[in-house]
Amino acid sequence: MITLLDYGAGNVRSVMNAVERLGGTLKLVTKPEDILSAEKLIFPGVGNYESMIRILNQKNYIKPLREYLSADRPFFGICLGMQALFQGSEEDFSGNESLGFFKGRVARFKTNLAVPHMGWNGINIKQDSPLLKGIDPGSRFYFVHSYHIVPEDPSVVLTTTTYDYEFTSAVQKGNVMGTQFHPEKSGGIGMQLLGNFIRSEALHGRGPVDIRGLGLAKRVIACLDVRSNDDGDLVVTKGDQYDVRDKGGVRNLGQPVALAKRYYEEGADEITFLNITGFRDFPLKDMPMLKVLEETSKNVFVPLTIGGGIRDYTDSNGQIYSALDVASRYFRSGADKISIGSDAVEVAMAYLATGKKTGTSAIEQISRVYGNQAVVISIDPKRVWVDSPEAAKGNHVVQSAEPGPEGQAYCWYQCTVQGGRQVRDLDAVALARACEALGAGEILLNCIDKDGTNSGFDLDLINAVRNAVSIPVIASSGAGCEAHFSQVFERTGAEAALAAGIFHRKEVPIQAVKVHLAQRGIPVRQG
Ligand code: 1PR
Repeated sequence: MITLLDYGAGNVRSVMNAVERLGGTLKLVTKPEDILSAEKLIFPGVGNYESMIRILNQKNYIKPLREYLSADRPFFGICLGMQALFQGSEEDFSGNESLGFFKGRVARFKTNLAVPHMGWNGINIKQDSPLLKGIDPGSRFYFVHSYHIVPEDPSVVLTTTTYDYEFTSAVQKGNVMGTQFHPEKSGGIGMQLLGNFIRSEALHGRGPVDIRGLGLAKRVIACLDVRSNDDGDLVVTKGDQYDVRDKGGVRNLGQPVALAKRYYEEGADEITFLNITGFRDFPLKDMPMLKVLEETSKNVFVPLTIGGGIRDYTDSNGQIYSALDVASRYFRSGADKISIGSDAVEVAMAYLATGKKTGTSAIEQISRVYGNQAVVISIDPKRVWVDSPEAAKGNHVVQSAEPGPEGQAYCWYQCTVQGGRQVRDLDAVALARACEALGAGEILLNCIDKDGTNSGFDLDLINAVRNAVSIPVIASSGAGCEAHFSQVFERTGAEAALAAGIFHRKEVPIQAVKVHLAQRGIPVRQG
């Protein structure tokens, strides 16, 4: 029997699905007494530290948790759930009491690398623990965080991880343990570790060791553009430069849940669903995407992103739903990150026009509750060709390797909304910067000119955006072969590369991409 502490934020569904898959029976904490009656307690925390600690205090969970921990009863904190074990965080200005089981604090990454630290990274093992039984030191786990713990007592360090510098990525003292990485999102190896906690009778560590692990891998992401076809069935489709129709009908490349499962099994590091007609539907009215997430998260144990239609909405009865309401439903259905497209353009334009943050935009609201790392901005730019940089003053102009249709040597990248149907007077680089300032944690960088062309990623665009922000960038649009992936990682600073068409049409298997990247010396997760 596993008791799960769900304080209301983030994606607990994945942890529940993982525990059930491992044969555990689940009970949810609904009142303070449930904590003390637990046999084994798992605390998965995602999002913002201050908001988590405030909720734990409001629900009167702090006292029973302290009692449970000081009695050395089995406890496993994940991400924020582990950070809560410390005395406080640089992310918390409220002065609310934390658990203080471990001495030390939580600090923000101080690095020139992208923050959040996002993706599959290795572990250096510092204690011989039953929690790590069967874990190959060459394994990688999924991390997504901007803050890390700084324990005062080195003997509680279970693992460290290197991201620019070495930080503590897991702790253990007796039966109390926690990981900064997400085992429930780390595929088979994560399930092994979670299974060790669930099944082991004796969890105490057996003394210090020093085993070195691997570094951060580049991510390969499979993207599923989803919409209803003309018969009303939800299908995965794929366009050429965003036109998804073939002889009038919507192209059908498969069923979303089945395809996501296939990509998980083939080794995708993440899966992204984009509800491409989300701008005209209200996602909470008819909920096919919620169902897709619920079903997918039962079988897929890597991060899931969902985009399409995330914005404030007023229904025909005048009922108002905030973008945060929509996002919350997605998180509770199994999403780890949400992606905002059209609304981000409108929000960024308003922000750039006034220079003021309203605090009420979708980006700000969602990142405040769920953390920056949960908010991805999907950018859909189109090239605008010009003869000289002066012809596009105020925009980020690049000299293009391939000339434009009338021999133009330069272009800039204009933002679009509603899947490229409308353009806005905003440059993609300015959009990315503004969204980062508003609280976004990652950029999904498409390019309409390249989408579906199989001609390779737009390296000029990717470099322009990557150099302008300090959050991770996912390169998207145009992948046609394995070499395009090594090109994008060797010639730009992108942290991840995404493809759709070549995977759907089985032209290039995900494993072939990974093998190619490994041969070129680019770190990738195997498995
Ligand atoms: O604007 O917040 O409702 O979100 C809508 C989302 O749907 C946006 O993220 C937008 O990018 C996406 N979208 C809208 N229309 C289309 C379309 O194709 N007609 N798809 C669309 C975007 C682009 C990529 C694609 C890559 C890789 N898909 O994600 O998967 O270009 O393709 P490739 O490897 O085959 O070249 P909102």
